[in-house]
Amino acid sequence: MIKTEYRFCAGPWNFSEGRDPYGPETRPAQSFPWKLAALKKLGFAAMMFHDDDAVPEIDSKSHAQVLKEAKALRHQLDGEGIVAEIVAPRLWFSPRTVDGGYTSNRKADRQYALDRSKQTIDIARELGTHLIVLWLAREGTYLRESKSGARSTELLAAALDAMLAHDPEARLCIEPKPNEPMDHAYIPTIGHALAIAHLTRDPKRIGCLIESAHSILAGLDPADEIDFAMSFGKLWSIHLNDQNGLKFDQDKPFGSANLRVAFNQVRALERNGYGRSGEYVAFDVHPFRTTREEHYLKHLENSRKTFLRLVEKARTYPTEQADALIADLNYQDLDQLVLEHLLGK
Ligand code: XLS
Ligand code: MG
Repeated sequence: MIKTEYRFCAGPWNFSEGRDPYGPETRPAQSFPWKLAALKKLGFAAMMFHDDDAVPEIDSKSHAQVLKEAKALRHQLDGEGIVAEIVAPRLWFSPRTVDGGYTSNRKADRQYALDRSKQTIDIARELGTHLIVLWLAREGTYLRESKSGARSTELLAAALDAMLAHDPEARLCIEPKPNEPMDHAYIPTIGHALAIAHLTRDPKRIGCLIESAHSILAGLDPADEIDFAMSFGKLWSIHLNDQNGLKFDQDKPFGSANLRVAFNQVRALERNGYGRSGEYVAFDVHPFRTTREEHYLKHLENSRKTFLRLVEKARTYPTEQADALIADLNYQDLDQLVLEHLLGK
């Protein structure tokens, strides 16, 4: 069996400062060069971006200025030997996206979302990637009666179509999440993401990104989402993290809440050959609120450590024994076999 050498990625937002809806920052903000150097120090190969991570205060700048700054960022990344994996339009922050972007009930706001998404594609090109991530944060409803699901599906497909038309090399990865900040999101699962691709001009250029916590919030097992997406050749990026039940999006270190669920994600990645076409393993994790400045990198370091330990566990899994138990439908002993394997000697 081919052993994939995994390459890792994180975003500047993963060095977050501890703010939550109930309290302010608990750690000082770090500069962009500090974050870049930190990734390098960790041995990560790539950085992921929102459009305004790449070009801060993006709305106050002309298109030409935005591209100029993206080009400068590319030089900075090249200087550190770090690659840009993806760029995602941040369509949930601006006063112009209070009701969503592509599905907003205000026409002018829908246009803003489209313009900003096309610009994101241009930024990605400057950064040397064609991969765009769409976390459709506010594409949903606060109130069921406020939007029509049929019309929203049409609007989402039209927005994807406009992005595909903007750049024939762009590839769009939809990152589903079922709720938060909305009550209900329109694209809550990988099935929805892959299905909507077929309403567009070029379904081949639409794939997906699975975030473990988002699948768990949808009541699904992320390992099944991985297997499903990869059966279609559609898993183009992944955000590994963890989530303790149906709560707010916790973005815990990978494996922190449920090691067995993490193990099964790694097994699914291994059996489908994730990473062999150049895909990165990204950790969309945040430090705990109590984390002090001197431990700023621990959540990333530990997520990678756990991931690699689980890769070893996947590669040393007692397959023959497991297969015999499966053939006998002896799931009682299969369950214990998995636990013993995870517990080690
Ligand atoms: C938030 C999302 C976000 C995306 C990129 O829950 O995970 O961080 O990964 O926009
Ligand atoms: Mg994510």
